Amino acid sequence: MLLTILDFIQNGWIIQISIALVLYTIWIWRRDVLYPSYASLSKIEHATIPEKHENGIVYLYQYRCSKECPNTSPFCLKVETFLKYHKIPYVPVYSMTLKSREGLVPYIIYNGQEIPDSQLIIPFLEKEFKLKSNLNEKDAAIARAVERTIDNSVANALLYFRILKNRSGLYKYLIKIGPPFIAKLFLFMIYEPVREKLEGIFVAQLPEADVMKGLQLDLESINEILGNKKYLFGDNPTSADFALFGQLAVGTYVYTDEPLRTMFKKFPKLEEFMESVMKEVHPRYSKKIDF
Ligand SMILES: N[C@@H](CCC(=O)N[C@@H](CS)C(=O)NCC(=O)O)C(=O)O
Repeated sequence: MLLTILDFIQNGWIIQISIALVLYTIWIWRRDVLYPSYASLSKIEHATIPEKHENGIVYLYQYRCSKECPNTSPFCLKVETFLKYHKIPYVPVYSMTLKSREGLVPYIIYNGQEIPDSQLIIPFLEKEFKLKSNLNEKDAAIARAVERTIDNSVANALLYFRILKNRSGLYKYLIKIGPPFIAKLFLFMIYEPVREKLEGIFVAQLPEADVMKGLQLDLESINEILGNKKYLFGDNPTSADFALFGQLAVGTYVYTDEPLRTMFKKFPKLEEFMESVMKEVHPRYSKKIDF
């Protein structure tokens, strides 16, 4: 009986299938499996975690800044620009490994509460810090639709070109930061969630020309709404402006290659908008980009 069981286990393919099943289960449940280990990983990469979270201060957990741009994540940059613009007291916490319980950055900790997602963080802080919108109902409705377009349609098209179609360019960028092993690890950590996300929403499967056309149409609409105004809806920025700034800044300052370069060149007003927000809110990074 024992021998029969041993024979069964020693049968190579059973072991291989079992290992594959275990690995597959870990991969499926990786957010939960990895969540407890984020803290240990963050020690290795020297994340700037504060010893204690004081009340009244927003702790913004986000990716690290780069030489070229205040952040390499458009969503982190969106929230940080909002905080800086409104002079809300905050402490940036830089980490490439820490994520919210939902597996995302940015997230904030404020008065003991953890809030993920720029689309939840900004309304929460607007309420906490009593920032009143001066938009009429129609503009407020359009602003919400525009912000959603930027955070989804525009963001996904930019991810498609910046990451999915740029694996080797991304590696070249990461190798400047650390040794090949670390660069490959970060490449995996950045590339795989993006591939998974874009495949899940059926964008990865589309031809480049179609994704580019969609991006162009989105940018044309946003450009039209911006017109000659300082911000999308007048003299004061809304979260749609911060979202737009985040995407444009990361798309041009961090990733400076084709085909996005040529696409952005078609929208000088959007470029001016981005440069002016950079100058006003992140003057240290302000420089004229040579398109
Ligand atoms: N809807 C979210 C999107 C945030 C998002 O996509 N964050 C990316 C980084 S830019 C992320 O955390 N991806 C998962 C990962 O890196 O594992 C928001 O507006 O904050």
